[in-house]
Parts: sequence; C-alpha cells; structure tokens
Amino acid sequence: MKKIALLHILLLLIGCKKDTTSNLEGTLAVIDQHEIGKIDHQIREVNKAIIVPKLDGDMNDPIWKESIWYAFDQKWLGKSYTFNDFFGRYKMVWSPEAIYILVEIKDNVLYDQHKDPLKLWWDDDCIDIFIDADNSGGNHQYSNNAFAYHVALDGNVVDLDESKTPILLNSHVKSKRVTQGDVSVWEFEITVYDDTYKEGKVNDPVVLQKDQKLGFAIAYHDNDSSKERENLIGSVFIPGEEKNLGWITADVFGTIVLKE
Ligand SMILES: [Ca+2]
Ligand SMILES: [Ca+2]
Ligand SMILES: [Ca+2]
Ligand SMILES: [Ca+2]
Repeated sequence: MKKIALLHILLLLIGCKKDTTSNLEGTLAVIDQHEIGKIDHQIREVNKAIIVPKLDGDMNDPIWKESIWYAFDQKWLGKSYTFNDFFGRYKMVWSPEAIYILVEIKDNVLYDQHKDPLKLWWDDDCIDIFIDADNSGGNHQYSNNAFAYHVALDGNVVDLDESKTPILLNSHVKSKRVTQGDVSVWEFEITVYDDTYKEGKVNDPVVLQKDQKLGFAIAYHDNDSSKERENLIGSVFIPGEEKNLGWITADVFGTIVLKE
C-alpha cells in the first residue's frame, strides 16, 4: 500500500508539471530503483547450444563462433583504468542443464594474495557471475533468491550463505582458465539453482527452457598488487552513485532470455 500511495503522489506531482515526459521518465527511474524492484533492463537473447562447448579454456568450439561478444564496460568500483590494465568480454549459450559462458580477460597482473578461498576473496582477481533463476530481482545478500558466484583464479567458487558466512559452491560452477601472456580465456558451466536451494540438502537444478528469463550480470574484480581490489568492472549499467550493488540486490542484474 505504501508503494501505491507513493506512486499516486508522484504521479500527481508529475501532473502539475508542464514538461511531463522528461519528468515522468526521471521519476519512474527513481521509483524503479528504490520502490518497485526489478524492471527488466539490458534484455539480451541467449542462443541454445545443441553441442555444448568443451570446458578446456580454448574458444575454438563451433558454438562460440556463432555467438556474439558482450563487454565488461561498466566501472562499478575504483579509479579509471587503461586498456593495458583491464579489458574483458564474454559470450553466452545455454542447454537444458546449464548456462555456458566464455570470458576473455586481458589483465596485466594476475594476483592471488589470499590462498584461502574463503578469506577476502573479492580482493583477489576473480570473475563474479550473478544468476537470478526466476528473474525476480530483490535482495539476495544472505539468501538464495539469487547467487553471486565469485570464481577465483584457482577455480574455487564462493558466495555467502543464509547464515552470512562464505561457503564454497564449486559444484555449481565448473570452469577452466588458460592464460597466455596477459590474456586469459575462461570457460564456465553453471548449473542453475533457484530460491528453493538449501545448502547441505539434495537440490534439484533448474531445467532450463526456451523463453525462460533469468537475471544475469558478470563482473571482474581486478587487483594487480594492492592490499584491496583496484577495480570492479561489470557488464550492466547501474544507475546512481553506489554501483557495487550486485552482491546485495538482483534488481540491478540485466535480463537474459533463452532462445532456440
Ligand atoms: Ca572450449
Ligand atoms: Ca589489471
Ligand atoms: Ca530469484
Ligand atoms: Ca589483476
């Protein structure tokens, strides 16, 4: 009720203005971010793989050749960076059993200062894969409403569980990285779980289907030798001053649509 009342007040205020269109857009953007929750944005179609890619860190699979690149081009944290410091792009396909992601990262220094995967994992170079199986949006910081899989250089996969402690979820994300010079090619196979997931119990993965929508984003934590990470670079524009929100709310994820 509170949200509806607020919406009415805002619409009344808009009605008093002469420049209705721009005010409406601005106001709806504010409501979108703070009051209503997720409205689909960055809607991208992902094609089905009949023959899934081989997880070998080599992008030579036929299905990758048929797929288009998307960019890691949104700075969520840190100072501005150069092409030499970081460049990243990715592709995606799906099968009923998994989402597959190909990532190519150019990073001048690969840095893994905390060998314990459950200690300050976000301050080491890692890929962050955000999945919201039912595209619901909403808070997922300490719930399984959505997952934020931090995949470390050694392949360990970490997220916070419902008791606010980090746990390894290595069975959810299999990966292979091959680095040559400053360029790393990673391939990921993500088994999708929804908000019914209970750690330590037997969980059925989501069987992915044509036209299914999922919340999705991907990011790279870049550290080249500092105490704390230097940059966090994501795949989706996040409005407002605070952009490090992916690990808290699935509202900021983009939306992928599974196509055949
Ligand atoms: Ca491959
Ligand atoms: Ca770097
Ligand atoms: Ca959800
Ligand atoms: Ca780095």
